[in-house]
Formats: sequence, structure tokens, C-alpha cells
Amino acid sequence: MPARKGTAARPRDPVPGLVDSLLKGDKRAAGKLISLIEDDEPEATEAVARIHPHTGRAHVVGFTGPPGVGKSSLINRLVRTLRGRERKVGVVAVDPTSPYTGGAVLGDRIRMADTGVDPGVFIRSMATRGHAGGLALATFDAVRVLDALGMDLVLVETVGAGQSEVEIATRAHSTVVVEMPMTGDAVQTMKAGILEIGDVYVVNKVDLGNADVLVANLKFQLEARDGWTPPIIRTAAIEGRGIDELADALMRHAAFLDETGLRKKREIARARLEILENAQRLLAREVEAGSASGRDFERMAEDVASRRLDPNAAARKLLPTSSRKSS
Ligand SMILES: Nc1nc2c(ncn2[C@@H]2O[C@H](COP(=O)(O)OP(=O)(O)OP(=O)(O)O)[C@@H](O)[C@H]2O)c(=O)[nH]1
Ligand SMILES: [Mg+2]
Repeated sequence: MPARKGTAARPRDPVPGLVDSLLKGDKRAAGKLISLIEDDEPEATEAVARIHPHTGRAHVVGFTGPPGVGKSSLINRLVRTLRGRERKVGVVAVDPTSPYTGGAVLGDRIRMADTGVDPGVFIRSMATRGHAGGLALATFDAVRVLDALGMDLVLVETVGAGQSEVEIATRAHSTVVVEMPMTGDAVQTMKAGILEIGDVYVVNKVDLGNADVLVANLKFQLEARDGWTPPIIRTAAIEGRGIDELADALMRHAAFLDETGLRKKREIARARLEILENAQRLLAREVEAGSASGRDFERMAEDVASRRLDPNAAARKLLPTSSRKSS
């Protein structure tokens, strides 16, 4: 019997079919798979499991820096430059949910939208509010989708606040730290940890002047790590200045990671983090679902709260027998 349109709810695309289409380069399938991940749907686990073996080709670049520094503007320009070099580029932008950057989010969508018609570009904003696995896990599962889609580079824009800023460095192959010169005579201070995480530093908005002090300051403070001295690139994203140099620096860093074997080391560090996060998520789900181990967990929480058990002993009870002995 021929299928009739519109008479019944259309069944969802089963995951294996979506993944097959993804691997053939179907952007529509990529979008659907990212939606499953974003909404934390049960199918997302199967999807990621099927996608994972087909990843590892894309070079993942994280962008971090304070709100309004020009991350989205830089990424937008960089996408065009990389396309000019015949590279396929994916972008995952994490929506900041804080109200004072609300205007910029809308701006992101508009500015990023004008690269949307190019088949070698895939841009996606993630709204991951309340995602059980945390923002980073969902973001990097989306990166996996774009890797499997065949993108040569995947650029990730993070929210320039809190933990995600430093976390990005453990997940991306290359981390770009974006700063901008201060106006006036205030002394510019950088957030703690920021000097340790960047592989490439960008001083954006050089069109506004005052860049020399910041560049000199960075040059003075930055040290070589593992044989790589982070370059400092001056850009004016608004005019497209310095973007070629930024693309060159990223290509040099990618080559450096390959030559030194550091790529593999970084991937193992990321895997470690992801395994731990998945374990946490599984536990959170058990608790939420009120399963047997979820109820054990609740009972332990009560025992710890009423001083019948200490938290470390409780944690050990959750682990397989073999690891319970050590603390
Ligand atoms: N003068 C000047 N303005 C710039 C430059 N780059 C970006 N801007 C402006 O700075 C503002 C913020 O730029 P975005 O690219 O949205 O910055 P962002 O870091 O992505 O901001 P959030 O995502 O909100 O953290 C926008 O009004 C841009 O037009 C630049 O090189 N020079
Ligand atoms: Mg932005």
C-alpha cells in the first residue's frame, strides 16, 4: 500500500539511516543528529556510538575570550578565508544565555548566516541550557557530527565565562585566545589561566588603537610549551585584517601537533575527560530514573548527610568491587 502523506505522524528517521546519510555528506542529516544531541534524546547515545568510529579527521579549533571581544566576527571571516583555501569548515557556537550578551547572540545568527548557502560550510548554534551531560559534552558531540560529515576544520566558539574557557583547551586540538586592547589608561589584566591555555593569541580590534601595549604584554608573559611558542596575531575582524595570518598560524599549529605526536596526546586527554563525564551522566540518569542504583545513591546521600557514612566511602561503594579498597 502506498504511503499516504499527512495522515499519520511521520516516523522519525531511524538513527542508522541518519548516520549513513551523514557519512555521505548530507547536511540535513547532520542537523537532525545535532538536534538529537542538543535535546539529549535517548537516540543520541546510539548516534554518537555509530558516529565515533568515523571521526578523527577534522582539526578542532576552540575560540575563547571575553564577551564582545570579536570571536564570532573572527570566525565568520576565518570561515571565508579557509573556504578560499578549499577547506571545508564546520562551526559550533555555544549560545551565551546571560541576558547582557543577548543582543550579541542575535547578531551572531545574522552575521554567521551569510555563509549558510555554501555546501562546504556548516554552522550551528547550540542551545544547551539544562543539558544533563553539561554544555561541553553536548558541544563536542556536535563537533563529532561535523567531523563525520567531512569537515576539515571545526571551529568552536565558547561562552567567554567561567569553566568553559579553560575547558576548551582540553578538548580542542588548537585553542585560540582572543583579547582586545583596552581604551583609556586602565591597566589591562588577563584572567587567571588564560596565558597557559592558548596555542594562538589574537589581539582583535587593532583598528581602535592601543594594541602595542597588549601585544608587548602578551609577548613578555607567554612561554613556550612542549616546544611551541604561541604566536600573537593582530586582527581587525571588522575589516578582515590579519585573518590570513590567523589561518596560517592555525595550519602551522596543526602541522606541529602531527610532527610531534602531540595530537594523539591531546586526544587521549580529551577521551579521559569524556569518559568521566559520561560516567557522571549515567549516574545522574540512574538517579533521575529512580532505578535500583539510583535509589542506592539516594540512600547513600541520606547516610552521608546523617553522618552514618563519609562521602569518600560512599563514592567507593559506587565503583566496581576491585577498586573499592583504595581511596
Ligand atoms: N572596531 C572593531 N569592532 C569589532 C571588531 N571585531 C568585532 N567587532 C565588534 O565587536 C562587537 C562584538 O563582536 P562579536 O563578534 O559578536 O564578539 P563575540 O566575542 O563573539 O561576543 P560574544 O559572543 O557575545 O561573547 C560587534 O559589534 C562587532 O562588530 C574589530 O576588529 N574592530
Ligand atoms: Mg559570539
